Amino acid sequence: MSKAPSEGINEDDLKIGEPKTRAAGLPAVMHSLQIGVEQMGVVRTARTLFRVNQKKGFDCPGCAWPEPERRHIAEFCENGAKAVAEEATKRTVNPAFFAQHSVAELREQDDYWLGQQGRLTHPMVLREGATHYEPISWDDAFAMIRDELKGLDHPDQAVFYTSGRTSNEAAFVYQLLVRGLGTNNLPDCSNMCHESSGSALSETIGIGKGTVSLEDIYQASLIIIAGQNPGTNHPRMLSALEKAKRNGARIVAINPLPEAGLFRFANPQEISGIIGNGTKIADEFLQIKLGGDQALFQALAACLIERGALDEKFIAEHTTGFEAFRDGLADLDWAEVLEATGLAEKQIRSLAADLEASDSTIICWAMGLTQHKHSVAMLRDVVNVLLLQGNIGKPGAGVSPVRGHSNVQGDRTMGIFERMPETFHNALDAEFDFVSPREHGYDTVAAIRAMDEGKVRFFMGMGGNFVRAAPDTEHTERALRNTRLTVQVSTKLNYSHVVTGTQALILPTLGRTERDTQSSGEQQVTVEDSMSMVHASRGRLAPVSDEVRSEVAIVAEIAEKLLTDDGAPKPGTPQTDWRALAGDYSLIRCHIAAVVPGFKDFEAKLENPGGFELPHGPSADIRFNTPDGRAQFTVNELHYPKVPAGRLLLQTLRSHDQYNTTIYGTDDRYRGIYHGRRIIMVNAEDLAELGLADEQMVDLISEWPLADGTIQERHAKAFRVVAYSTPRGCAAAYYPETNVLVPLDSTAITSGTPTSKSVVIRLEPAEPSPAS
Ligand SMILES: Nc1nc2c(c(=O)[nH]1)N[C@H]1C(S)=C(S)[C@@H](COP(=O)(O)OP(=O)(O)OC[C@H]3O[C@@H](n4cnc5c(=O)[nH]c(N)nc54)[C@H](O)[C@@H]3O)O[C@H]1N2
Ligand SMILES: Nc1nc2c(c(=O)[nH]1)N[C@H]1C(S)=C(S)[C@@H](COP(=O)(O)OP(=O)(O)OC[C@H]3O[C@@H](n4cnc5c(=O)[nH]c(N)nc54)[C@H](O)[C@@H]3O)O[C@H]1N2
Ligand SMILES: [Mo]
Repeated sequence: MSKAPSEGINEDDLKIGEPKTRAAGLPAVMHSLQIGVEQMGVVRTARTLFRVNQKKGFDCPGCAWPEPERRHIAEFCENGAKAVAEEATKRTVNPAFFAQHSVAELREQDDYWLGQQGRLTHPMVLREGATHYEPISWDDAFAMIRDELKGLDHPDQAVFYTSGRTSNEAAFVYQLLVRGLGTNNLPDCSNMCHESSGSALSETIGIGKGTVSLEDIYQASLIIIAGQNPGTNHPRMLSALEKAKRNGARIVAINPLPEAGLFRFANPQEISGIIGNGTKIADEFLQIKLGGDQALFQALAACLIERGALDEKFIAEHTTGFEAFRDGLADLDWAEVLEATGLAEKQIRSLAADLEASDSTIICWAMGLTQHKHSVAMLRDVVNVLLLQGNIGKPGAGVSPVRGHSNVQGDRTMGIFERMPETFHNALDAEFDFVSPREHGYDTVAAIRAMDEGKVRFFMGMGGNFVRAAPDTEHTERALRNTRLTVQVSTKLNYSHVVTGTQALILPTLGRTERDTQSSGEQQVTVEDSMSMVHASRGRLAPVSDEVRSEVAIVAEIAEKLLTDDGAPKPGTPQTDWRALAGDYSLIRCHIAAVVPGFKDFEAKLENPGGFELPHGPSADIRFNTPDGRAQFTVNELHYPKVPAGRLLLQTLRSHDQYNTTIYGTDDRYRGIYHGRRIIMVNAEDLAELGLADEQMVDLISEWPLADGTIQERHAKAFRVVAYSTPRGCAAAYYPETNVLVPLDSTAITSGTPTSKSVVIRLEPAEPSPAS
């Protein structure tokens, strides 16, 4: 039996306890089984959890951490188990549910309540002026999409968003459809996520992806983990770090918060992890100020140069720009470094000594380094540090931007990007005998602006929850309301279904765990993980309803309606048999093999149960894919956030019980916060200085200076302050509740990523609510 869906969150039940100092262990196993049984019942829990990440099973819809070659019988983690349970839940949102709840009523619910209602089972339409969604046939839904798209004055009036769960096959046909329609308006979640990594890496090392494999992690002598909370967001990374540790690696964590998973890990897959105290993970912890990492990495580079700890042969043979870089650092101001980082010089010099002592270093990072105004420059400086010691292109060394969504990296490889390189367009055009548009499309932030300005009439979301994931919630909502038709291809109900254009469609789709049967039989799909391994995924569960369709089938049907005359491709559009592609995904893989580098013999290579590795990083003779074949040192001006007096810098992050905008539960166990999400973690001394008491209710107000010197304010009301270990001046609160505070114009230079990890705010005591 699965239990009934939960009520929403009652913030009055909030409890604050002690933060944990170790991750996983028995509580993690118990918690994953409990959530599994609540959502799926006992039998389904057993059937699904043991198929996750197995060689003939499905890819975990959780994070993008790779699977080891020798897999454990239960190759999943607590949060992977929650991701599976959320998708394979037995609860359903059917036409009766929509008849019962008006859209206005659903808008009053929180993200948790909406997500807990279950899986979408039928295509639904919200007609102009209607109060409720009503059922619609697939044919009529496709006709609505066709009519709306046909009525546009220009294809650029349509925007096609993608989240990172979409398979390679679906992503490839989706981008082909969009380019066939004549636009590159393909914003994706990556714009808000690792875009800064992509920007910094393509420019410096010629590829926008990580260069390491799992084997490299095992072999590294030093691993630096900066701006990442693996205990919650990439729990399976902890077993890899444990293995690295056993092989003698030193691990240093750089983070404003002492995250539990960075300290001790009790491997739930080993008996010692269940009953023992676990393995120590980080040898050192640098509690850095938000946005101070560029200063840290510049200082580390200066120390290495000062000590002559350089791989001169590598620098001479494989890099460009060293002299300018060295000269640029000559006047590094240590006072500024200490101000920016909040660290002691001794701590920085000691990490420099670790680097000097290491013959193979890996730097891992996630959102803590990508969501700041100067993230791209910061990451270029990370690359500089690695280049000094030749740490790219040899075993046990390299860059590891740890990706988020399970196929976000693959979607990009497939062409989900508003500005793909010319080489991709040329290959696509040759394969499909048409000319794809070259003008760059909108990224996420540009898409919001364009909708707001009335330049866009059609929005389609291939998964995700655009309204809640995007910054500046009010602005984003207004933008979507300004369109004529919003179409959401989704597995579960979310807020993006209730903030709509004049009309809206919900198209329910299959999840990873479900069987995908098409005219040629059962299909498999493929995904690419954070370390560029591509492998197959096959769901086994019966689909949640007979009405749900696969993402590929939905895309192909839209293409069929718009780009063909009765199945025959129109001139000037991709010359392909769309229906055949939907009937047999191996035909899509043939096209991918012809268009995307690294996919030669795609179908055959999938026979290898572990999948295959795409090129990622320099070739064996260390040739970088840059114009001169060398890695580029870059000179970057030092920046760090400067916060006016009496203000705090806010980072918006994930609790332990959520997957982005999907809220699994109301606890953040490792941080000791239970039964509530509207909290803000603040340094105790800052609280004292601001005259606030621990657990007092406050309103959060963000301050954004406009060009004319006035300050624009945004409000998030009724949060409880929690005195927490974080550097002075640096606060933390959960996303998506605080997205309302992130100004749309506050984006990272070059990558355009919203600065979700640095928002200037002030706290004001909250007005007591009328009830209390
Ligand atoms: N269970 C679960 N797994 C997930 C997700 C999820 O929501 N839930 N989301 C997935 C996605 S899409 C992504 S992108 C990843 C996100 O994975 P993370 O990046 O780990 O996620 P965040 O919660 O945003 O945590 C950011 C971390 O960086 C630190 N940090 C913030 N600012 C700075 C800074 O200026 N400098 C340094 N050095 N550190 C800083 C924060 O204290 C925090 O530990 O996880 C993926 N996996
Ligand atoms: N303030 C702030 N904002 C942030 C961030 C932050 O750290 N702070 N992080 C950013 C990051 S890193 C990211 S990646 C984005 C995430 O942005 P999104 O990817 O847009 O958001 P998700 O919450 O992951 O999307 C969840 C929805 O996806 C749908 N879904 C799940 N699985 C599938 C599937 O297999 N197919 C389809 N079609 N739909 C599916 C479900 O309906 C579910 O409700 O948010 C960004 N926004
Ligand atoms: Mo992400």
